[in-house]
Amino acid sequence: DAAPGIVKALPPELFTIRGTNAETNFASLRGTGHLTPIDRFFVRNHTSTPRIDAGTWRLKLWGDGLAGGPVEFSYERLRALRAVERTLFIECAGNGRSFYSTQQGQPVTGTAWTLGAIGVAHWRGARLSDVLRLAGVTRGAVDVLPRGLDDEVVANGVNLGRVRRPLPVTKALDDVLLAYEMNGRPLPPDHGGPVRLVVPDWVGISSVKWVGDIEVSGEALYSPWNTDLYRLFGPGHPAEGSAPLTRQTLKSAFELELGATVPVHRPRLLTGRSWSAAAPVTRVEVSTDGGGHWRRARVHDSPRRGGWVRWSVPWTPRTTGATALLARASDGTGRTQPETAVHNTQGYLFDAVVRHPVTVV
Ligand code: MTE
Ligand code: MO
Repeated sequence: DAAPGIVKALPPELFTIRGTNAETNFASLRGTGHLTPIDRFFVRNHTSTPRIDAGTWRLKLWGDGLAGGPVEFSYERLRALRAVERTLFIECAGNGRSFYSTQQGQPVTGTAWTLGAIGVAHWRGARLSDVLRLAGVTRGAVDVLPRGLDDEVVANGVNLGRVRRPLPVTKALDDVLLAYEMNGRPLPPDHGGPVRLVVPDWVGISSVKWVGDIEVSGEALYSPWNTDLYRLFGPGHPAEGSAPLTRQTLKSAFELELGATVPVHRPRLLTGRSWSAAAPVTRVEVSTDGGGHWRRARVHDSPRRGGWVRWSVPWTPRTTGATALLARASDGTGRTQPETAVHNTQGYLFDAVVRHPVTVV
């Protein structure tokens, strides 16, 4: 059953939220590899998935940050450029948002994701820096503004135009991909096919899908996605909001349904994943008694930039009743997931330890 606005099927065992946005069910990742299979990779659409023919698709670069006039790239021309491959996560800035209200009692707006608005894929594409240089990017360029070919977004009766979010030219020239393959397959429609941006470590909105044009400007650029959205608002933040969000944060998730029922006295292996954009995860600790005692989990992946680590810890429940499982990760910067996340009205960058409810019977 594909939801309106999403092309791929969204079987209930693979997805928790299944509307025009679809959230990966973490329990469905148990036993799978390091990469998120495409059939269960989360989908976040501001409107709906367009079907775009690679044969007629063009990428147009234009603006006063280029030495000459507009430059166009066909799909063939893009694929003929030097290709790069990288394993990287894309994560929505609002991933974990629902815990601001359910765990911290704080109101937030936006899609009520639990922890499944993240996926790790192996991407292949051209370097945005190569494309910008071929297009004649000047030393005076400040911002680039990639724009999607999906429908214009109407929010509260206001037309915001097409999805577009400015990116500083320094990041654009650093490590951004124009991806045309995902996990060894042509980029599927729901994930931005034929071509999307993949912006390593940064909030998912940066990785514009179905990219059709990129403005290159000698001045700072603005769109609702870096002015009204994807900044931190609320008490404790500047009145005009924080600076536009860049890097994602540190999180952990169990590969188990929220509210799962587990049998008492039966040994089981708890598994999960942890990830961080600042530096690879170095340590994961798990508590099976609501935070009273912590044990070090066994980490199964070598920590790598842009990926996540899979981990496991054995557990034999000894008493019946409701309890909470907690997982807390530390990354190479020395940071550990806190007990409480700093509230913001749009519920971005939740990084606190999640109290994962289970019932032992
Ligand atoms: N790009 C376009 N053109 N339209 C969109 O709605 N959603 C963004 C980003 N790129 C979006 C987009 C958001 S908010 C996220 S989190 C990621 O795409 C989600 O990527 P995915 O659907 O491949 O998981
Ligand atoms: Mo997002």
